[in-house]
Amino acid sequence: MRLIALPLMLLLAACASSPGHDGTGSGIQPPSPMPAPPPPPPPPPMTMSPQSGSTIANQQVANPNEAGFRVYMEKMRNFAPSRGISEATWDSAMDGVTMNRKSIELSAPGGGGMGRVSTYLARIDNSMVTRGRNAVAANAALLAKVGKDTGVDPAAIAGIWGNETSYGNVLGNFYVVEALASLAYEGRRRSYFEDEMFAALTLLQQGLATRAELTGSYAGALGQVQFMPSNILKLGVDGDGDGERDLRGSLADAFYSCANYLLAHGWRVGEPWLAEARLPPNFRWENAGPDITKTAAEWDALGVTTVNGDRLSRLVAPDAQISVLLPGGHRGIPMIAFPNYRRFLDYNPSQSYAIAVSHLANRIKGGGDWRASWPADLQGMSASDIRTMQSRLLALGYDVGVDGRYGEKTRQAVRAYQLSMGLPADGYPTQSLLARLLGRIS
Ligand SMILES: [Ca+2]
Repeated sequence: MRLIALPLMLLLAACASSPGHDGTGSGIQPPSPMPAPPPPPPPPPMTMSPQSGSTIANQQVANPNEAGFRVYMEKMRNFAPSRGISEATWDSAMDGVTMNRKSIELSAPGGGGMGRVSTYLARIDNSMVTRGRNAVAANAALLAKVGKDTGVDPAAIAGIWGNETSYGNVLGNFYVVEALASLAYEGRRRSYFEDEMFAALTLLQQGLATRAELTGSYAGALGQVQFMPSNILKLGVDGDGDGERDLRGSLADAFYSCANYLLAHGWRVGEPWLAEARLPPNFRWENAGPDITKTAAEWDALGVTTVNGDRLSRLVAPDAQISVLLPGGHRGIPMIAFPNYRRFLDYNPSQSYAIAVSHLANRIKGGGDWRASWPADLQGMSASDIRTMQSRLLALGYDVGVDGRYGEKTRQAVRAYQLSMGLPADGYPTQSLLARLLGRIS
């Protein structure tokens, strides 16, 4: 999902469909005896809230179907006035709307687990870079003006543009009101999609978009840089001054809105976002990971530089909180994630996504490809592999859930286990680590 407000995003990170998401957090947690978890609280009742005009509870519908959708939509129609939506707007927006099964299917959570980062990043190839450089050249004056006016590096905007819509070539052909209504009904993230559906209706009612303009992705994102409707309302910018915020038809509106989004989430003007790292021979692997940050001065003292040999304190402000990332483990490509890297995570809470945007932006800016390479035998881990690994770690007393996802707690448990075994503590799960946990390697 994209472009959701920060606090909400943190809540939603656990169900983000993208692989590899992670938040920030505390450092290594030592293994500790795991008390029996308390019984889960009962699910909240599916009551209506007069305050929000919402069905509130995120509660997945077991077998989404048109009849159920109709019942749900009739309830929502009654709530529309409390959300500021007139009957006339509702009826015209919902004319012909049916449950969109494709939206629901495409939004279903993936299997979890973790794919090979090298496979994910392979799409940032020379063709993608060349097309990006050409698209930037074709809009050079506009992007330069956006950069001058906002301070956001145009390459960062282009990196998002390329990853979101292939530079405007893949804008989606879903009627987002229908997509959002279907996803709200499906219920896994009901309150989120209800809010977005009403935001889309607000765009219609306020004349900020026509029904035809509300065409976008299966998950309701709109335009060149894929803003959710609520973010068009909150952070959309009329970049070309024609009185409309048209993030689909106007590149100026899209680019200024993208810059505004990054600034609103804390973009640091003039700082880089990601660089390939050069790590000293004595680097302690347990210092790496998106959940661990140190200042530029601290990394300087540890001998970490960019692959070009630049000390980090030359590149960012002294207070910058920086992580070293090892997305393919200690044998993979080491990276330095500056504070601006986290703004890409605000856009989409997936480490792979943020690395892809970062790398594309660097290359559009003229940078080269990675100097290091991925291990030829780099493996993915299926959700089932991760679940097995988590079960073993849990049995060994580590504080980890068994959900098949490589999240922050799993990373920390893997790291702590590696440390206890005298292994390189990169927090990166592999088949050989799994084999060791299963007693197949001593
Ligand atoms: Ca405009």
